[in-house]
Amino acid sequence: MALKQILTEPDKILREKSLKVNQVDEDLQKLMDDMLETMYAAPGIGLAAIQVGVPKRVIILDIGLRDKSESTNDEKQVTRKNPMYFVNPEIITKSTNNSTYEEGCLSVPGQFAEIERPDKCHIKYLDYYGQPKELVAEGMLATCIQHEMDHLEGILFIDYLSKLKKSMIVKKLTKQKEQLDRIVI
Ligand code: GNR
Ligand code: NI
Repeated sequence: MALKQILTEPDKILREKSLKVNQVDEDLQKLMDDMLETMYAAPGIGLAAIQVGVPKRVIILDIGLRDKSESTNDEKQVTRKNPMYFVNPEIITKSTNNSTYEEGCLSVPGQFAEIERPDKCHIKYLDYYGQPKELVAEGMLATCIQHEMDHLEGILFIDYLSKLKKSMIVKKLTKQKEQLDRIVI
């Protein structure tokens, strides 16, 4: 496994629309393994392939839900609880009820905002082995799935904020990047 660099706003690649995966093969599984390692290292609870510069419709999540049967004091479980892999995810239905969560994004470092989204969603996707699956998600899981699926369309959570709030965040991140560039030079 290998760590990948996570792209941050403003980076035009994050605005690309990701392409459907034709085949879940070894190369794609390697990408998913690398994404998982990168996400755990960040640390984060979700990651879309485009965040590591790969415009494929692949997302991974680990929001820490685990099977009730699993032991709780296994040390490895602290960082790696329940990885979930979604290839070519599609929304079948979304709830008309909304809920609000404070969202963050590894591509928008250090910034958080309350975002309203449908509180449930029913999705279909291919799993790590390319098998078709369906899932009804609610709560934090539903929020994260929608956040990650937005990445596949080139959408970031800051796009839902007012123009003023969004531009302040983009300005801040642009400045941070310029300062980093100066250090690198
Ligand atoms: O790590 C993450 N935390 C998070 C918190 C609330 C709502 C969504 C997220 S996803 C984010 C990781 C990320 O940027 N995924 O694209
Ligand atoms: Ni994100």
